[in-house]
Amino acid sequence: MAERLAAEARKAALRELLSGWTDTPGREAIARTFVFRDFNEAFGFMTRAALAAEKSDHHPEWRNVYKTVEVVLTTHDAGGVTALDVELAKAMNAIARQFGVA
Ligand code: H2B
Repeated sequence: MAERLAAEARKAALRELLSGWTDTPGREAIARTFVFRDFNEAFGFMTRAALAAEKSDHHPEWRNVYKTVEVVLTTHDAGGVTALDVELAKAMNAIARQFGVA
C-alpha cells in the first residue's frame, strides 16, 4: 500500500505541483477546480484522466458541471494523500494543458 504523506510532505508536494492544487480544509486530500472552454472539453479531459486513473488503479473523486470539473484526490486505503495522488494530480495538470488550461 502507498505510504500516507504527513502534513509537511503534503504541503511540499503541493508547492512542487505546477498550479492550482490546494490542501482541503478538514480532510487529508488535495483539490483543484479545472475550468475548460465548454462541456466537450471538460468531458474530453475527464475521459483522458479516467484512462490514466484506471491504468494506475487510482481514482479521483470529481464533479462536473458544464465546463467545470472539481477534483479531490486522496488515497482511501491510506487515509490521506500519497505519492499516487501526487502522480495523478501531475497527470491531470498535463492533460488540462492539452486543452489550453494552465
Ligand atoms: N483510488 C483511490 N483514490 N484510493 C484508493 O485507496 C484506491 C483507489 N484503491 N482505487 C484502489 C482503487 C483499490 O480499491 C483497488 C482494490 O486496488
